[in-house]
Amino acid sequence: MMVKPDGVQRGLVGEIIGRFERKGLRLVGLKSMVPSENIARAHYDVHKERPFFPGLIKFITSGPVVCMAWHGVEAIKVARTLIGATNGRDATPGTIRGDFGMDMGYNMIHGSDAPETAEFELGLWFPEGTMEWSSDHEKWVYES
Ligand code: IDP
Ligand code: MG
Repeated sequence: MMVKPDGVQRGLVGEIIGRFERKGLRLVGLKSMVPSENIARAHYDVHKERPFFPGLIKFITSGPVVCMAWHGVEAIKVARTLIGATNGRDATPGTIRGDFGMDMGYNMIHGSDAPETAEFELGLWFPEGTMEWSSDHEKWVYES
């Protein structure tokens, strides 16, 4: 997942990380950077033919983002549910975009949409790999 420049500018990093933490996901990678054009283009390669692509690359490279790797059972699906619909005006209240967003482009957070894209995106943003650790409180997150 990645807090986009609008989320960082609006001071929502702690709020967003807190939601994933409280849900029970385990943080296995965290970093902040101003993305290069190369990494932004690679990340959004699937959208390269779309009319909004140039604006999206300009936006994502405009300032710091916060990249996060989270671990959990069905973490991708769970995270997408917490994130909400792409356009904040359509997103359900209680979701991140539903609570804080009013726009399609400025929607504060990116979340991988499938295991294959997650693997690709983790390799792109965390080439050094992610952390292996166990959380003591996870025994109270999952029954078994
Ligand atoms: P997602 O972030 O909910 O997975 P995608 O359809 O994969 O949404 O689009 C990637 C990102 O591209 C969106 O999060 C949004 O920032 C931007 N985007 C998508 N559609 C539009 C659009 O019609 N106008 C402007 N930006 C868009
Ligand atoms: Mg997407």
